[in-house]
Amino acid sequence: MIEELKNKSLTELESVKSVDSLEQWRVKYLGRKGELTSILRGIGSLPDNERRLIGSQSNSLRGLLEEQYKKIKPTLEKNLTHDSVDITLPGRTRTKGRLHPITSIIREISEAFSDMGFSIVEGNESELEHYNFDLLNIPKDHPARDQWDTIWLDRPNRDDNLLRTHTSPMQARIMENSKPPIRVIIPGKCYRYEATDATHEWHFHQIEGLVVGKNISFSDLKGTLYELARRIFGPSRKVRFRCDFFPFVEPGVDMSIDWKGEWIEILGAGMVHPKVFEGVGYDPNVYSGFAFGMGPERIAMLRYDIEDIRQFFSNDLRFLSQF
Ligand code: YSA
Repeated sequence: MIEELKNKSLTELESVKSVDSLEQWRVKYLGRKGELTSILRGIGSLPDNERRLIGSQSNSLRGLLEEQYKKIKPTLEKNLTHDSVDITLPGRTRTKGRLHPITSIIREISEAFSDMGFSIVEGNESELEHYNFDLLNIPKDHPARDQWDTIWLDRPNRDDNLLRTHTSPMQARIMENSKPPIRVIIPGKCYRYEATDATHEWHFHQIEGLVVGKNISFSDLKGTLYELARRIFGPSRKVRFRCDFFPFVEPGVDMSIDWKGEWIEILGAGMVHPKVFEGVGYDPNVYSGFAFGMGPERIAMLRYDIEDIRQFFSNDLRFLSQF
């Protein structure tokens, strides 16, 4: 009888393929009303000579069945987690990332300058007063320091650290560390403590440019910037140069682009001031050069017909996904 039960239970166990059917099997043989349990319960009423034999056989069968049960259970549970992935469900589409329009325009401008033989360098956004103002011929009480209302950094033991108001401090840093000829652009972020409006942000990018060598002239400056305008806006877009003042150039200009009959200023530029050369140890009688600082946000506005600069940093996907 015990042998028969053993064969039957083990054969059935072979066809058990899920946690549910294993549980049914356990209840059937080892449960409180299970077949083996009933035999074990009835042992007491058996005659003496059978009790001992049946008792020991059924106990060892119980041990065997419990052991088999414990062995199979973890495997079936593992399959359960595996099987719980419903492969018939539709997949999740991954949204494709794209470049921010300002990143794209900076790359496009950088490529244009790279084609003209410029190298590309980056600088720190945290700057020292010495580079942001002093070396650019902007002395302590010069009104230009008011013009660029500055975000000063709260640093222990120093009060001359600021978020750069323009990328021009990199001119001095590059000249201090290299010898002419220099032909470089420096793209990066700037910060000004100023009210925002449709064409002004308090944080924005600039692309600085610096060319230093022997006999660099104002016509080199104009030729380079005209070429850039042609590359970015096409050959027929109207461009205007006007006199402007920056303490670190002489003469100074700004360049504007026609936008629906209005002039939008995109950059300041000029011939590097002799005092800037002296400050970095260059002889102004030997070297000449030009420099410029342009605003990629303004250029992107003109390029994509965006009426408000603040859209670029609003993080609105309806706006950003158009590019
Ligand atoms: C001038 C002469 C040089 O030899 C070299 C660089 C320069 C530029 C100078 N450092 C400067 O910052 N001039 S600027 O204040 O007129 O800014 C230059 C360009 O940055 C602007 O034409 C504009 O395109 C952009 N810009 C300035 N303030 C901005 C801004 N863009 C967005 N928001 C602002 N608040």
